Amino acid sequence: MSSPSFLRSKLRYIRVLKNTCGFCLPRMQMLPLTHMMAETPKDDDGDTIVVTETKPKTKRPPLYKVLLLNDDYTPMEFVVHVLERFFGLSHAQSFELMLTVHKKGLAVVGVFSHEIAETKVAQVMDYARRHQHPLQCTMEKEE
Ligand code: TYC
Repeated sequence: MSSPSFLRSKLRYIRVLKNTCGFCLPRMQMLPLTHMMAETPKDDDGDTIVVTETKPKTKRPPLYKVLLLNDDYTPMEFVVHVLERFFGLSHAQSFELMLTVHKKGLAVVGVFSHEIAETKVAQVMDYARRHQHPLQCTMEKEE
């Protein structure tokens, strides 16, 4: 003979309580049934298996330095303009950075993701070529 539905659900509730650990008990209402069933996970043969929680490993994507190289022919004003136009630097910042490249031979003009760095290099190289200046721009993975 089957019991009325309200009784059936009460029976099920008690059975679940018996299998529940002390930690889960105060949280009963919040926890899905699957959590309580997962306390002693078993394989197909009924053997208990160990479930290890692994911390999700997220790695930051590598960054790339964009370098501008000195040469003897590209006009200083053109380099200043390139730095303003493609690297969002002020005129004063661009002038200072251009002078650093001029004196030291090269300088990092920005640090970006691979895709952005690649785009900046292509933009500078294309712009210099179209204006017939030998200005060189490269990228390098940051350590
Ligand atoms: N050396 C160049 C000159 O004297 C100026 C220059 C600066 C060129 C920076 C390239 O990346 C560069 N006209």
